[in-house]
Amino acid sequence: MTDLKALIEAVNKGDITAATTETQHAVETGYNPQDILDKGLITAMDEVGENFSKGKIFIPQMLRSAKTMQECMKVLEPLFQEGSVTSKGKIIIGTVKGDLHDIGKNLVSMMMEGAGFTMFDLGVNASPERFVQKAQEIEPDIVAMSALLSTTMPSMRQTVEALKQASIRRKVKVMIGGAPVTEKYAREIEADCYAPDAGSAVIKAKEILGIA
Ligand code: B1M
Repeated sequence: MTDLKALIEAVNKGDITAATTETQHAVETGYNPQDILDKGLITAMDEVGENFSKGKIFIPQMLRSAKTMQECMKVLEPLFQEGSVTSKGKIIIGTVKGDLHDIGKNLVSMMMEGAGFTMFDLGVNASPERFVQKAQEIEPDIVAMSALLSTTMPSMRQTVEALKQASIRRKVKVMIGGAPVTEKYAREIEADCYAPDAGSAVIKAKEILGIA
């Protein structure tokens, strides 16, 4: 089995062909898809973030790496499917207003879908009104919000408030996550739960719906 260095390097460089080839290669040589994700792709994105913070790379390179990671996730996606036929529940997911980061949100959505939930993805920059409108339309079990910027976290609180105003809050569970989000913040805004990563998001979703 090779190590994941070449994959990390390819994502860092934003080399889609090399990165998807390395992902496929890692699958074929017996890597667990979760390890490819955690120790390969997410490690690479952490390095990208660090390089951005240090001014070593700029937005275009960061975007290129993000696109590269998304293409690699397409290779892994079928491997995360559980093949469940009956839906475990309906989940609305979105990246909150003002925030354009969607890789983590897509990952959470992909894992939830793989675990048998029916997902309704609002994409990025989803306003509190948009969450409310969709919740009124499909009556979900969970409203799930992602934020990657400390400046957009307040939109999570605003969405919880908007759900209350629309008399929906008591009918749904609210889950939040994203790099700057914490358990403490979840309690502060009266969300039902916080999940630090996509894997635990699935576990928490089952827990709060009592289907663990
Ligand atoms: Co941005 N960016 N970015 N960026 N970017 C960060 C987040 C940053 C930490 C980089 C840094 O400075 N070190 C920093 C935020 C600082 C802060 O506020 N705390 C930052 C900044 C400042 C910015 C801009 C403001 C830069 C600028 O313009 N000057 C700008 C903002 C644009 C906007 O949103 N309005 C910006 C733009 C961008 C790009 C567009 C270029 C691109 C995003 C492309 C895209 O998503 N399609 C980008 C990227 C790629 C990053 C980094 C490098 C990588 C993010 C990522 O995809 N990580 C990021 C640095 C970093 O995180 N290390 C950074 C991989 C992903 C799998 O992890 O999203 O954390 P993550 O998801 C995790 C968990 O958080 C969790 O599960 C996932 C893992 O399993 N999770 C949930 C996420 N959502 C969840 C929801 C849940 C549960 C768990 O329940 C509902």
